[in-house]
Amino acid sequence: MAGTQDLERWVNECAEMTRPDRVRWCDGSQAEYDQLVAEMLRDGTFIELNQRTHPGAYLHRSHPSDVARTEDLTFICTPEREQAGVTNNWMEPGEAKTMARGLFKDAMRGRTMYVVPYLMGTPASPFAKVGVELTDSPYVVANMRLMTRMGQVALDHLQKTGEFAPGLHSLGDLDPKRRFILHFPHERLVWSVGSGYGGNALLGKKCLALRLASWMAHEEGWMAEHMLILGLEDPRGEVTYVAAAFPSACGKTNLAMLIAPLSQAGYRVWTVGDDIAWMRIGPDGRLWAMNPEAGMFGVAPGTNDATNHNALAMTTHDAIFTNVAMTPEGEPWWEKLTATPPAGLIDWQGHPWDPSAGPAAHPNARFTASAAQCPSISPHWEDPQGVPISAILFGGRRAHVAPLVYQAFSWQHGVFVGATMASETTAAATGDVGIVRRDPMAMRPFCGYNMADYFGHWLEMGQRIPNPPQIFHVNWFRKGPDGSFLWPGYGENIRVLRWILDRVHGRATAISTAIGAIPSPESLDLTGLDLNPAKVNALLEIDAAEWQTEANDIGTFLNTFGSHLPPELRAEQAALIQRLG
Ligand code: GTP
Ligand code: SPV
Ligand code: MN
Repeated sequence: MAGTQDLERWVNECAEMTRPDRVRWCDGSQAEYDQLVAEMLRDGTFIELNQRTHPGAYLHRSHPSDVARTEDLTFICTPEREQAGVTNNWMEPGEAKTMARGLFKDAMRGRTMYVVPYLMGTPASPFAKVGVELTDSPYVVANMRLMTRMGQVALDHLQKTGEFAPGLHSLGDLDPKRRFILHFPHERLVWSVGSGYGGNALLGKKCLALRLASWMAHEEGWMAEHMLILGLEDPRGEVTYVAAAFPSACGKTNLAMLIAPLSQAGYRVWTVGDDIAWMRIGPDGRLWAMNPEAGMFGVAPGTNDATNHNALAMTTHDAIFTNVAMTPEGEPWWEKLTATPPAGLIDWQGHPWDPSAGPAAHPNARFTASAAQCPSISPHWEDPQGVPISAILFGGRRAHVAPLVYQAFSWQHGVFVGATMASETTAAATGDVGIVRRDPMAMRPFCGYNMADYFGHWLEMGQRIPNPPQIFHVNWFRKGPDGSFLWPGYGENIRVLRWILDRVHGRATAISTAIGAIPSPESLDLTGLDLNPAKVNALLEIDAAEWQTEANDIGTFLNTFGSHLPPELRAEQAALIQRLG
């Protein structure tokens, strides 16, 4: 949609359909936020946490059936099914609207409709995009204020550019049977009903900044990716930027703000973004990445002082916690925050915790906080053009098969590596956890168009980038025969980042294997780590038989894409089989 008049017309139309008691235009101010918080504390949507230890922090317990993204209820609505491709659910746009109108009809009766204008990207960026979300959830409004640049700043931008992406959201009755997340890429429109959770309900994030943006990026020649962005500073003070695509709950937030251990003195990570990257070819021929978000919606379980001190530090004040447990002192708690759980915990559903009944915090419990609160935030995180990317990492959770790190032979081979990457499913989406599935470029749930055409777009971008980033694959999650992780992970991942940095700058040596280049023994600094040679071998091992099976399975996966599949990926699969001998 275009100008402010369109905006007003659309707000009125939506109000006629959903019949809210009130319509409230949000300006994004602190006073407005404080008032919303006060209202939510009164009606129980927010629970006040300990204001001495966590000033400005609140707990929200979502409906127990509404704790993660619902991929089976997420649709791309294009005239042709083929435009959505085989990895997306599809509905014809007219049918989708007729169906959803029934759910939106009168859905906001007794509630307030908040009009939430927001900006993805900094106001100074030529690539920033305006969205407007209409929602009946004050929890969504509060999160949007931390996750985006919300309110007047977005309306001002809309005045200037005359364009916005509309999104209509209602909690509906929260029944999963009446839950739909519908994308209409031709209209840059999202309709979401029946969920108040994260990526289902904060429409700027996965819906606009990934699904709709990936569609626009395909049309306009740029990239919208499920990637963190970090700057790696070396002991001379030189910063090299890296983007990394790992599937949901596979380590983006953690890598983006890792703290190097003492043994790695002189190296330091600067956080630019933890979930989404918009990337464009810069005038210098490099790929430049910007973080369209203003905050983080991060996984809480697993976070502690040793694994991710920065995430803890950024959430000690002015933060929203969703589905975490609470101590008797009113402090947030989740699994692994402390070595032993404190006595008297209240679980994520508000009951005294019964350890035999499951974890105290939901496995997909999250924190929301402004990115500016992150101690490692990069001084360049709001640069209008973004930062220049030297390496792209793909990675996932794989107990077996994938080594700690390998480098692709070329951009085309790297696209093959990304397109065929696999990872165990996590609690970030509903469904079984721990099932290995192919999740191309970590975009399987987020690509707003035909995935095979998306592969083609990656290949084409490679042709157009004069100085493309090097591509790598990493796996922090390989397991030994006893079922424990072989690699210490977290801060120690800096050692892998260093190897990547040295490869990018032509300093580190590597051994060429059938699947890519792995570190030579002397090129990966493992000093001070409690890793015996057998473990190191197991981490870097490329098992011929496992990889034969993998290559065949990749072939089957590629077959699912039919005629849209770029022949280059087939050729890469054949070459892999040949190299495996
Ligand atoms: P989304 O926000 O869902 O896109 O996830 P993300 O990719 O940002 O994942 P995040 O960094 O929040 O990590 C998810 C889980 O993996 C947390 O429980 C982390 O503690 C755990 N994790 C992150 N990095 C590592 C690692 O290097 N090793 C191990 N073993 N676990 C890790
Ligand atoms: C993800 O699932 O990849 C997330 C969390 O980043 S959500 O915003 O809920 O999608
Ligand atoms: Mn994510």
